[in-house]
Amino acid sequence: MEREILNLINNSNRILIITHVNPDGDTLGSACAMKSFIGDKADILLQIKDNFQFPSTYSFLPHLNKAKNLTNIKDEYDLIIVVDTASVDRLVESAREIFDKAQNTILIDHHKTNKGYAKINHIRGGISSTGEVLFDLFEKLNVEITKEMALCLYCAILTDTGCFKYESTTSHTFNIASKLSKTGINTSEIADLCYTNKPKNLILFQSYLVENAKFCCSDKIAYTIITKEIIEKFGAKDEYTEGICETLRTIKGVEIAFVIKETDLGSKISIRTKEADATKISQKFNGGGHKRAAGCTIKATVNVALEKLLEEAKTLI
Ligand SMILES: [Mn+2]
Repeated sequence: MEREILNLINNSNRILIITHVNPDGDTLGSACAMKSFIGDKADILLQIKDNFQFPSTYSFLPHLNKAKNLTNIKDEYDLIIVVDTASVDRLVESAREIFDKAQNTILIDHHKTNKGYAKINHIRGGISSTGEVLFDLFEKLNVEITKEMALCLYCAILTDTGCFKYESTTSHTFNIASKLSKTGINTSEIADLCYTNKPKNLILFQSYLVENAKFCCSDKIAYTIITKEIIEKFGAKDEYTEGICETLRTIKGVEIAFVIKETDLGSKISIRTKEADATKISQKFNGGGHKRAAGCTIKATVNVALEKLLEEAKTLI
């Protein structure tokens, strides 16, 4: 499998690396590490339409300033590599078209719920991050990890493990972090760039949503609703929603937290849990994810989605 991936990369002329919608540190870090490894013949596609939606938190990653978006992407690639993307419906519009038409496709991921939708599916469910899967892949192929690749992979692993807090963090994860750190990257600076460099409006937006959170079932369930009106009021980018659900989950006594976001495609749901299996809820609505962090889209208004979610969540507490 690993050799097959390397051969395909070597034998392809134009390669497109696709990140998932609403890109996070793992998908971006993994994509940039892959681009850094492949070089000029690879492009990165961010599934966004314009610069406004550009995930500014991660703008310190290399190559992102030259990334393609959904409006300027052309169909000229013979190999597509999708990173950190749990299901094919997280590829939208032109990205999906290019993926469907491509001669060869590779998927690299760590979501347990990922059933595989590419020609080559390198999925290691339960591993901390796609960054970790990618590091192991590079190591198996005797690829030298440059300082630039290390920066990208460290960002991927750091953010997807919640700073090495989540239970998917193993001694192997720490071992990788140690190897990455030995390349000379500044780990504390990377953490600062990821976590202490937030736009003012992001904090105000998130504070508003936390302040307006609702609680039920003796405060075991917490949720907040993001309407289009609120998004407009704060000029909130997609990435601004990252972390709100996690904040609700950290409240003492809360077992299940979710965030419902109004979008053109329906209600986009994030779920975080302490003990309950979050995928038991997300999979009811054709979503995916991990035990403690999952997501789905419900094709209904936020209020209808809320009712359906509460019904499922109540069976788990
Ligand atoms: Mn991930």
